[in-house]
Amino acid sequence: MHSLNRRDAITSMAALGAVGIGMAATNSSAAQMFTPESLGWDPANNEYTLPTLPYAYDALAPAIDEQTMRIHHDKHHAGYIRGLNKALKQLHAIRDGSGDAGTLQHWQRQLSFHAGGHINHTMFWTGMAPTDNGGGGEPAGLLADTIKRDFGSFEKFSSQFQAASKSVEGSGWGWLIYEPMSNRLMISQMQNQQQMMFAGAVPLLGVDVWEHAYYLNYQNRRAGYLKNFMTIINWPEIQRRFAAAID
Ligand code: MN3
Repeated sequence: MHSLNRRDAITSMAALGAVGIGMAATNSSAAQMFTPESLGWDPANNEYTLPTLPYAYDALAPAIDEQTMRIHHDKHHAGYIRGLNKALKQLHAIRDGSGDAGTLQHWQRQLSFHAGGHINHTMFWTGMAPTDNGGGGEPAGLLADTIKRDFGSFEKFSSQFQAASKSVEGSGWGWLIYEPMSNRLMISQMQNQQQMMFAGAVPLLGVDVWEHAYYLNYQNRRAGYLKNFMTIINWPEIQRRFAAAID
């Protein structure tokens, strides 16, 4: 059995090098996974902005077509950022005494949904890569070993990941997560942008199964979309997130 320890993590991180979004120099797993800049945080205006895609709109075709990417990123993701900024502003006003305290629960719900939408999509875009530039295949190193330990094989992981994602009720996400208390990888469904996830779960790889993510190209064939999603996963980036999570 392969056990995770700090030496493994460091070895794995060194082998990976600087892949994807840069690491922050702190001891916090979450902070090592993403920086405020990578999430589009604008400190001058105290709000989030839409991060640009790390590849062209048509770079993931045919797995995900250009029009879907344009609408999904420019319209849907931008909408979550507007909602997040609005919720932050309203919560600030309530804290200040200038807002209506009776609306606190409403804005907390808005924060949960739209912050989830923003973070999920940021992780989604960077969790994919064109097939001619690192996308697809299988993970390597410690992540590959741990997937084998916790799921039996990569094929069993892939099969469960697709099955769980396919059977999300309504709109939501399928996730590979790291659960630090038991030190294990798990698969989790998410409804909407936030529901069914639990405290401590560290998201590593998410696939958007809202219809806006696939309907133009796949219509009702969510399974076909998921099968093709497996061919554009940016495994070096997922490995980087895993290394940050277990550090
Ligand atoms: Mn979406």
